Amino acid sequence: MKIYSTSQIKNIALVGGSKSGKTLLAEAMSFNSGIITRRGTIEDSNTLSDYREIEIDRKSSVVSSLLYAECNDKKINIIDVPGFPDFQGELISAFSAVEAAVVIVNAQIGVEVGTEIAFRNAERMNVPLIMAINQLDHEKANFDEQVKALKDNFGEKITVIQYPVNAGVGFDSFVDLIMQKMYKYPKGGGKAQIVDIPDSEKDKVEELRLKLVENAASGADDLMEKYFDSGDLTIEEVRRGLRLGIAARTVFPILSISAKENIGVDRMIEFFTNNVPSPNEALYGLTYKANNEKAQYDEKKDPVLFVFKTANESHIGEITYIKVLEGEIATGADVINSANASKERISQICVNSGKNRVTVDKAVAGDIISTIKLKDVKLNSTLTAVKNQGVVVNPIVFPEPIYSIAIKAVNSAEDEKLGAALNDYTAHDPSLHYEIAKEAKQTIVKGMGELHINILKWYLDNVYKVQVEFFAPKIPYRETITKSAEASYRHKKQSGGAGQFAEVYLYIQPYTEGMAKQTKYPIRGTETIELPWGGKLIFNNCIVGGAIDARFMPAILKGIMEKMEEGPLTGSYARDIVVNVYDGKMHPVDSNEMAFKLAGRNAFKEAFKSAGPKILEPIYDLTVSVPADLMGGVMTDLQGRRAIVMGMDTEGNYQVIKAKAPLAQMHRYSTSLSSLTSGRGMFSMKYAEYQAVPTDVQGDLLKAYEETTKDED
Ligand SMILES: Nc1nc2c(ncn2[C@@H]2O[C@H](COP(=O)(O)OP(=O)(O)OP(=O)(O)O)[C@@H](O)[C@H]2O)c(=O)[nH]1
Ligand SMILES: [Mg+2]
Repeated sequence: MKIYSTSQIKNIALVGGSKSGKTLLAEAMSFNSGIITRRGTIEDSNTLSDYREIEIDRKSSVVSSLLYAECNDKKINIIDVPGFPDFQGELISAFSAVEAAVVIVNAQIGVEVGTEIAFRNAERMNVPLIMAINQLDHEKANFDEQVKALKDNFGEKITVIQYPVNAGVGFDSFVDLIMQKMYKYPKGGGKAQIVDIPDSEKDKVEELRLKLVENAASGADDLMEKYFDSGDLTIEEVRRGLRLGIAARTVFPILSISAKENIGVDRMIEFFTNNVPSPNEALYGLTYKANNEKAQYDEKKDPVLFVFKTANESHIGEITYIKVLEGEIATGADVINSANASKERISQICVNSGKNRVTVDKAVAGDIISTIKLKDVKLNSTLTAVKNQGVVVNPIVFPEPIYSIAIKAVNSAEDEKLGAALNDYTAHDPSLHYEIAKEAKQTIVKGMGELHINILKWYLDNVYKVQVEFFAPKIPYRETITKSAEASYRHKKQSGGAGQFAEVYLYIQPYTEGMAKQTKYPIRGTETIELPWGGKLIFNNCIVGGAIDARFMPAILKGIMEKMEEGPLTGSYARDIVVNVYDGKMHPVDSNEMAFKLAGRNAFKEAFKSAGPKILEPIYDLTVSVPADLMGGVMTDLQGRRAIVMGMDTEGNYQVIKAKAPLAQMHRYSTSLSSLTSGRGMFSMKYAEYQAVPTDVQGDLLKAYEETTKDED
């Protein structure tokens, strides 16, 4: 296969709503380039992209695939991204590696969640956008309506470049406003016959052309000036403006295609070769940590490679996907991994067509390739020549998972196997995390939604062969007191030989930041314990006249700490309490540390119970974005979750709600929000603070705890 130079390389990601036709389009692009001689179909599960077992099972993409097309002596690297919102991580990794996102819009549906997610992330990551309205052959295709929806949602940068002349069943022609021609396709699609635009289309062409000229003018200052002076641009000027406008994100052109009928795909590929910026022409892209400047894609520099994705595949093992940022890389070259200074050998350079891979001798700056058999290279690693060791590319930042659930092996003998599987699986999916919640003694997996977790389950069932169950995660409640109280406890045991004796008097108070130190008992010694689970315990020695020896104080504290670790109300951690030990009694023979520990512990428990004890729950700061017209339902749902709305903002067509909500009410929120907003709502949440639970909730929790302890008896 030919080795292309940097300016001959165009990198695109196919993104957009699930089932919009990205995989079928990638298939048609590969076919039109002669890479395959027969197009696979989704129904027959034989496409280049959707080759993994899970994709064959689901008839839908789950993992991004790398493919390519060739045209006009250019190579287009294509990343076919899965469209379900739960796979946003795949989209973000693809966006980091390409110079343009091609948003596939389903002509029947128009703007959907996947379209919005693609648009939002492209805005955030400064990725140029090209839109393609697909499925124009479908009986329900409605081009004009979808263009209007795109403009309503994403603004006037949306620019029609091609429009279908006969959308719907039998679709075979569109007008191309740049070429000023009509493209007419034979039955079975493929290569267009380029003909003059029929007179009947002239009015529409003129109207759309004016809009195109106006938008293309925004691509360069001189074009803008000319446009203001003369009210028009030449075809050449429109082309230049469009090219610059795409790179600068001032124009989002719309193309017309049918991936299924292979209509418009040949022209689309040509359009990409002319209008997608090559890596060295792009205005945005991956940057270096040292100066935050963009990679230069200079073929003459020493090599710098960036790992934007890794995968583990059956029959192959670990695959590393690389974008070459500088220089060129040849088979057999040694590179240094900046993350750990270890040496790696690039033993193979692969050009991928989805499931098929061919090896090449080298790749130059700007290209996207894959390799295998690296020793210890992870996502976001920078690999460089020995000479420029230490160069680091700014890492891709993935969204925080929003859906948490506890997971357990059905057979506890497989706990370790599950741990290893999770470790392996999450290494390749940056938006899926897992952690061991020590306090709850649960393993928690966190992903982008229920589907994401179902995909994990599929892998656990089918690949790792470990059966699992899912549970709601336990809420890390806390306990504290709201008023001061006193209590004493006498521990006395006389059985046979040596007895045990200790008596302890405590005065306990709620701790608040900055409170007065002195209490009604003069303090003789104080100890502040920063509790590992948050909050404080202040332990004051207020003993006068040697009622308890100083040597017994640590034992008393130990007893109290035992109860702090297993709070008197529900067994949760206690926090923010001042304990004053102000009196007690000892026995010259029978007193010992064990006795004082028990006395301290029980006195504390008694005092705690009469000090207005309260259960605290974690409260999260919640940010919810919803389409303005769906606010009502989302607000009502939030109120049902005991959320308190702190403020509201408008962001385009979206309302952003800021609220505080108890974690206990947020389990499966992503699923509810998704069903309330047909998947268009988004949210993030972050731990804020602990707050006392309402009285009725406290009652329920106490009852539930009593039940569990009863079971244990
Ligand atoms: N009529 C018609 N159907 C199409 C067209 N493109 C795709 N489809 C059908 O739409 C369905 C989804 O196609 P895919 O290519 O898997 O869509 P996708 O965007 O890759 O979907 P995800 O990977 O799930 O995001 C399949 O049944 C395709 O046959 C088209 O141009 N016309
Ligand atoms: Mg797909």
